Amino acid sequence: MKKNDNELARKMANCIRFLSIDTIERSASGHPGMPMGMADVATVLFSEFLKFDAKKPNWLDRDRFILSAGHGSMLLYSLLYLCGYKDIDLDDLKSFRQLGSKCAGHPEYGHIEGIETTTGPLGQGIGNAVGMALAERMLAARLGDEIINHKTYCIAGDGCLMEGISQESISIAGHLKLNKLILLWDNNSISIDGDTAIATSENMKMRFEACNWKVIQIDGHNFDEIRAALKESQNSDKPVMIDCKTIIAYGSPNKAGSEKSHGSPLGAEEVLKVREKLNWNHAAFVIPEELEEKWFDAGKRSHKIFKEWEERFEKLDEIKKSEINRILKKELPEDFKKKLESFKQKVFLEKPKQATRKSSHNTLEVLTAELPEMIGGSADLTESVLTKTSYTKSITKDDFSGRYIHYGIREHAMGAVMNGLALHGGFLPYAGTFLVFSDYMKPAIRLAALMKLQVIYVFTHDSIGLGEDGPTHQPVEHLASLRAIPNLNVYRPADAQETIGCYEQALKSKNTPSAIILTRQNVSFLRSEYKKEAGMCGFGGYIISDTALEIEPDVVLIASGSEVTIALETKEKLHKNGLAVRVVSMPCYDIFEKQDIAYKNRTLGGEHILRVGIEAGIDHGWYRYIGKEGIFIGMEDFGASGKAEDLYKHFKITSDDACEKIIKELKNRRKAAISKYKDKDDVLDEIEKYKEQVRKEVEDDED
Ligand SMILES: Cc1ncc(C[n+]2csc(CCOP(=O)(O)OP(=O)(O)O)c2C)c(N)n1
Repeated sequence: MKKNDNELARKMANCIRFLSIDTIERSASGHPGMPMGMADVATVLFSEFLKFDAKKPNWLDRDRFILSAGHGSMLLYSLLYLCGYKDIDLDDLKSFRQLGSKCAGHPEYGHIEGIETTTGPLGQGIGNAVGMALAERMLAARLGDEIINHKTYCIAGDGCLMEGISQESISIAGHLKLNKLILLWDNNSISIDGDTAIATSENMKMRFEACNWKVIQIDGHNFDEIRAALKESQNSDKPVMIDCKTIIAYGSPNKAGSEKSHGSPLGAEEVLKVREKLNWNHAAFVIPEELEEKWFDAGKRSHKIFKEWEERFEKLDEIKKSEINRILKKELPEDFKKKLESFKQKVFLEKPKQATRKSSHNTLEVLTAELPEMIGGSADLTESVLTKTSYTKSITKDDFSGRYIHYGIREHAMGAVMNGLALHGGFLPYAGTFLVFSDYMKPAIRLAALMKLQVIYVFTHDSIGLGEDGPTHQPVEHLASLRAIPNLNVYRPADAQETIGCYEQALKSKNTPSAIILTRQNVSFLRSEYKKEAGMCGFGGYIISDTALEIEPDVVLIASGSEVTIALETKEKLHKNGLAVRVVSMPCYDIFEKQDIAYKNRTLGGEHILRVGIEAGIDHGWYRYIGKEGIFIGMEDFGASGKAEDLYKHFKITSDDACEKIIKELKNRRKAAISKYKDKDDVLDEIEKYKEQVRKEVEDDED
């Protein structure tokens, strides 16, 4: 390359540097070191290699760019602004990190077109990038290379590569030979605590090579080397890691190479010195016209390629085209509803007594037959979580036409890769592991919820009911902790019918991830009534069995999943004691919460009624429904190894235990009520009369 080009690139990179430091200075908050250090690499990438059109930010075949080191957000905001994305202007930059700004502290998906994913929790972006690179290969296998053929670039810092998720992610990428994935390592050897040598000493080249990656090492401030490395990485047969040796806060006389520049403004005095050192004679936020134009050109560079692509897309086979358009809009096929309805009717007639994981498998069989966008997978537990169907052939490094990903024992990367698949567009990922291991993927689940992605987690082995594997495998706090994540719908169906209903809701939830929690053990078929549409799961919680003649209940039992059966048994036993009992099945707290207050009150009954929660998990969250005076029957501690039946008895989650507690509590309540009156005999007479009346009504009903 000519010297002139390098001189121009240097000036263009300085635009990023000064926009970043001036913005951070103005907001008195942010991370200047990273954008200053990676400005040179990013400039060459955006102005010479990245296939994108700032005017068509959602172009399906654009190259994806992920800033995994999300704290360096000003690098991305500067690039998007300079390239002419219409979504971002100078005022947005000036409000960086302020409440309501599009330019949030870390890049947030949905704030500005051009932000491909939300990053900040280090390492997640690498997993997302792997998901996007995988989505690219899979979509190409369906639509052809002339329609889908793009790169995925990811800038990752030392921190990203120290996180465990990076290892899981690069391992999958190398295994699947995702050769269009290019990771740019900002190798500045500085993190918050100082020199990274205090905490790490691995040989990164060997690490990546061991995972089947190609590694290119360059000086990240040498434009010729940057260009050559990017050029070389275009036609690799493996994923590529470009090790960019950089200096954090490059250009700052006193803070370059120091952790002091990592996460705080350089300070007005130092900013002046950077201006002097880099020969930048422009006021804050002023970009010289000539450079402004060059950057604008970079944003338009691929417009012709876009146009040509658009023509090819238009010529695509009509069936393929309408299918991909439907999928991208997240719509369901026209006849889908009818097909699901007939499956639901069939299940209702068969009334299978089976584990809900099996019901889930049967449901997935129907869904994957109808929805080619559904991409399954599991973290090496396929035979247990039952996520593979006859329609989901495995994906291999030589054949991406399949629909099933063997994520290996890499739950964390599985979550982040699923996010990448969903973000790329063209797929609805679902994948499974044991509920207890959802902890291993929690940060990725949280980001899916934050980004409003439609992904489906299939979490089986949902309680002590899994039995002999013992407390290491028995979830206790997991339902509560997943329910605590905003915008995540946590479903725990009670039987085969509810399982279908929960999947139906998950398919409708285009902006909310769903966790479907399933049993290992068999459960009875409970539904006695057939409801169309999403059925009762659409309410989140509903009365599955009411009192005779719908008289006001003495007790309302609220349960989820396998414990709904216990609640129904409890009802039968209490009934024999002359008590009027209602049972509420609560497959999804989150959806129930969204119902109007009248529905909630109608379902749960008045607060004076004894409410009892039954769930083989901890009580967190349950008092919202059962009230301070309610009874919770569930777990207080870790489980134990043993047969499921024995464990339920041991932990006193049985209908007998429930009855005992309920009757005791009702007696106490009566005693307390009676003691309030002077003439106790009168009250006792009243109670006897009332009980007689209930008994009669029940008998009449049974007749
Ligand atoms: C999972 C996670 N842990 C901790 C942090 C807090 N954090 C933000 S940046 C950073 C240091 C990152 O170092 P490096 O990647 O080298 O970035 P640089 O100093 O080069 O900007 C840390 C610990 C985080 N964002 N995410």
